[in-house]
Amino acid sequence: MINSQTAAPALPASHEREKVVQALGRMEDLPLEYRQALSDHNLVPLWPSLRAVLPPHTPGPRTQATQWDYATIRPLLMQAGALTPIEKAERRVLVLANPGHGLDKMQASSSIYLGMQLLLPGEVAPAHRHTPNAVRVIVEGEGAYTTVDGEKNMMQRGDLILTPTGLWHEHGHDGDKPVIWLDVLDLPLMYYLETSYVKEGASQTVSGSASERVYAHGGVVPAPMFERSDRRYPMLRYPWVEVRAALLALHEAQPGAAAVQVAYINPENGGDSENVLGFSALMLRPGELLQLPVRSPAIVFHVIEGAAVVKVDDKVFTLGEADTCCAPGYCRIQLENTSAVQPAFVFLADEAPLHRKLGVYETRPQD
Ligand code: 1HN
Repeated sequence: MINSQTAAPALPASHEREKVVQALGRMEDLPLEYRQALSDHNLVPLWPSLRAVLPPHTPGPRTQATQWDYATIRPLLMQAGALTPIEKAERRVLVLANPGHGLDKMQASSSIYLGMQLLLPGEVAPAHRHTPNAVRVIVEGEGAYTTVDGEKNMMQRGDLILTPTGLWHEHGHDGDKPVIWLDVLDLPLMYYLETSYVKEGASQTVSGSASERVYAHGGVVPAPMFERSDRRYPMLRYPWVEVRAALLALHEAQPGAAAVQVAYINPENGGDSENVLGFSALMLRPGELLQLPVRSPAIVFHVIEGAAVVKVDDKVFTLGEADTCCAPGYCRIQLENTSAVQPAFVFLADEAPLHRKLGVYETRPQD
């Protein structure tokens, strides 16, 4: 984690008046035999690395603003379909890896993992459950399903399907064309915590009704006289047709709203749908330029419909349908729908629930 060679980030203009940070002693300032004596006993001096682990004012993230184009991923994923049978992959995924973390780390940010998964007609990705939380956003194809906790969820383009920590899940495909989806997991966090593991299991027996029908209407939940649902994850599939309709309704009801955005929540308690990562959908109105608040969590943008230009500090990403990008925390982000006629619909995943639980969630004024 610690790299004493890492340069401290430049101070933003508005903070130049802060106390000038004094340079501290370097490793090279210490006699070689002293350094050797320390490392012989598993000891390390703090001061040469103190500024790297506690940079002034703003963290120095490894996460780099990065874009992944679907047009690049798709043919390579299809090639994986030809090269590696599902039995040899279990999950046939190309990971969207952030070069700032090193490709081998398979991280989009400190806590977010992203992957594009391919399931071909007739294939089965066997049942397992694991500690990392996952969601999928369906990108392409019809006829595939994922069974989660005994509930069979059909996959349709734009749907969000949860597979929270500990729930059994498996994928199957009765259609006749490839199905591709985006996986979003908190795997890097779970791995860092040394809590990441999986259990294999037998195929589930499908039981129970579809949760998206049970919670289809906003403001009301099933309330039998004797029992309210106590499932930690009562709703597993959030159909895109419903979320899209909610965004359009919000736009019509509140034409002057600062942003047309809805959060994917637990409909029983209004809380985050999962424990670590937060999920939402945003409609960019035709021609809209949206400045996001500067916030501590890293964030991922994935275009479901239309196109968007995403500016992250000085980087500019032009995203079309099914393209994805990520941004580290604490940066200036601007989204623009350059179409004067079509709305754009964007899926967002961020680390906000985690930051809030840890007490480090922060917003800052744009400067
Ligand atoms: C996983 O279980 C799935 O169930 C996909 O489809 C991607 C990446 C890392 C660890 C577990 C799935 C995954 C994963």
